[in-house]
Amino acid sequence: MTKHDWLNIARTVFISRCIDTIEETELVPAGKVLYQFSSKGHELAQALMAHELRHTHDGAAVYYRSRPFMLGVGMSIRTAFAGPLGKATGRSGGRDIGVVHNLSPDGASERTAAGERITVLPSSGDVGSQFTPAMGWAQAAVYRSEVMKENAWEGACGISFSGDGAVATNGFWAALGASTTLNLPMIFVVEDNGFGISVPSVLQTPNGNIAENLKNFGNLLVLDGSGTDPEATAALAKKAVSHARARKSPVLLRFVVPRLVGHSGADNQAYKSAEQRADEERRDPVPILRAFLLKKKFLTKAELASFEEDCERETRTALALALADAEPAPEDGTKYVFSTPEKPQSVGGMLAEKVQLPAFPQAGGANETNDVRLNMIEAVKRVLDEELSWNPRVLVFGEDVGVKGGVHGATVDLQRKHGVERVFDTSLSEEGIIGRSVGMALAGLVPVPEIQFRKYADPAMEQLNDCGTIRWRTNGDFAAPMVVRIPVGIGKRTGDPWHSVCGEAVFAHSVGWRIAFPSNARDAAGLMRSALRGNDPTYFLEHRALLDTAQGRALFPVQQDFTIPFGVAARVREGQRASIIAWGEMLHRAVEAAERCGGDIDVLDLRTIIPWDKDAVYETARKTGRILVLHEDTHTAGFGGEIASWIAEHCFTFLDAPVQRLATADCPIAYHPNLMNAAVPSLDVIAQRLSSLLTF
Ligand SMILES: Cc1ncc(C[n+]2csc(CCOP(=O)(O)OP(=O)(O)O)c2C)c(N)n1
Repeated sequence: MTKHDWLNIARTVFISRCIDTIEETELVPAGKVLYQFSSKGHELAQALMAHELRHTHDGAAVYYRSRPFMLGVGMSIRTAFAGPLGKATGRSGGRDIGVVHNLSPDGASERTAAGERITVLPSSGDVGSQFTPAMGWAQAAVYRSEVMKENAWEGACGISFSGDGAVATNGFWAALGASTTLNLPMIFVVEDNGFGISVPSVLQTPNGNIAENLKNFGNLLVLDGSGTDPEATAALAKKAVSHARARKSPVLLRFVVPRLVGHSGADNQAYKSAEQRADEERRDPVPILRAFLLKKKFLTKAELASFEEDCERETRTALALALADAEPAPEDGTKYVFSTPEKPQSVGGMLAEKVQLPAFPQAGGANETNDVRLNMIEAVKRVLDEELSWNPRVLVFGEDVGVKGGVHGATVDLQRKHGVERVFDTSLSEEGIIGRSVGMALAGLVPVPEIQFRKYADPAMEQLNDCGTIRWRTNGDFAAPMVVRIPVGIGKRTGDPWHSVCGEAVFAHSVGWRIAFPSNARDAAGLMRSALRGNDPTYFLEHRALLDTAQGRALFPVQQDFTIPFGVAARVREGQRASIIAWGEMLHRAVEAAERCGGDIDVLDLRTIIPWDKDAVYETARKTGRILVLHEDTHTAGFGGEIASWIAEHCFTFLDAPVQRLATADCPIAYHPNLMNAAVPSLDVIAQRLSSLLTF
């Protein structure tokens, strides 16, 4: 490394230290920074990692202590201040804690040369959530260079930064397993300061040293050493990056660093002994770096003093600019939850790279007569096949999805046809499946992960929830559109608490996601095409009792430009006497019940839960004045409650009867059919409820 390199690194270290001191001593006491996280002690290791990571397509997933790294890869000092100050110019526009970082190549400061602008994936406040998106980015880098033959992606890496506490999280192990089995260019940087807030690292991993414990892990280079000694730290950083870039194996790099202040501004460190504090002070990288710069004769004492003064001056100039920056406008706080044409994301999905859809043949031509009746599962498979065929960015994966073709059969033969790189099995980790999808989507791919059954999305909820808020959290700059396919609901003959959960209401609460819940093969095809070509993350719920039954069978729209927009319900029966609003499998029970009660009932198939078609609901309420909302998800706080309350609020004057809700009892789905059928709304119960509604 040259003198120039070292001075650049020193600048990052000194400026980061200066920012922390200004925050701690001025901005926090003045109430201008409301939540402070210091990087004191971690600066040198991070600055050296930033120095090594210069590939345009590197993707780093950082954590709240990563500000030195952020400065090193091009976040301006002004932006670094603007975040914690909550300014509109911060990377989240004042929405998120200033140290929950992200950086798109466009957002890097002018100081960074174009070729050095890596992407910092939107981080989140959830410790451990950074690992699997970084692993997904690494897998995408390999895919884009080796399968899509994009030379620009060759050698790109995924990098995660964390503390020693984070190595106990599910995400760490999910990413470690996947990246080592797939030999991904992935670097796990663990900055071990001995504590996770107050909890010592011996409670996170045996004897407190994750590197020691992973020495015999398969296909992993383990590096372990000082994160404060300039030359030793630099050597470790260089070795880790060159090893991963060359695809020799993933790397775990543990840097031993001190945490010189409390976990956050509110932490007084009473749990550390005086000896521990003194030992940490002795390991402070700043005086060590000063001594190194003098010893190497990069600077004289006087030059060093003036260098540090310059750093402080630059920092204060930027602070003045950040302080003068605009505060966020209150009305902006709800912007960018979903995709909007006014602000396409600059990173993630097809839109950021302006991928054009092909000119599909026009609908309505002679081909439409070729529409064939298909089961819903066949329709899903066929759309996946079509989209895989025209769109090289589409990847289909999950547990048993590859060779076997999925436990429900939705991907049978797709691997044989499209190759193992595009349709593949994953390790048994739902967090890994969804976190990987986030990284892939951010890297411009279109992931279509399968979660085997609704209940098994539970381990992925952190990644799912965080994915949904990426656009909002980054002020519209990033998005991770994907289509997560999940079979839901009871089976044809039986159920149980694990494979038969419906649970769309939980998803309706995960902000930023669209939800499709089709009742037949045709709608499934049209909605799936919309979702796969869309720009928002989408849950695609496939009801198990419709997958291969006559109820779900419908004419498959062979023309590939046949799509169904989200938020448009279908009126499947026309009537005047009452309305039933339903979706999924319950839609079919609604139709039967309507017929059993003499017909002339409006039956609406909502088709999508988010967004849902308020206009159609309004219309039907105005027309019939008697509404039954029916669903398979449990009753309390089920989505039917949302619709019923909306009707009460907006359609009250049209109503001739109280809005009725019918849903599964508030208990798990049971195995024995007697028990299951008693809990889920049966045809008899629906018909009874409808009759009483009609006679109210
Ligand atoms: C999932 C989750 N659990 C708990 C927390 C609260 N929390 C924030 S930081 C932290 C400790 C992390 O320690 P470590 O990984 O060692 O990083 P360090 O702060 O020491 O740099 C905890 C428990 C969180 N943010 N996310």
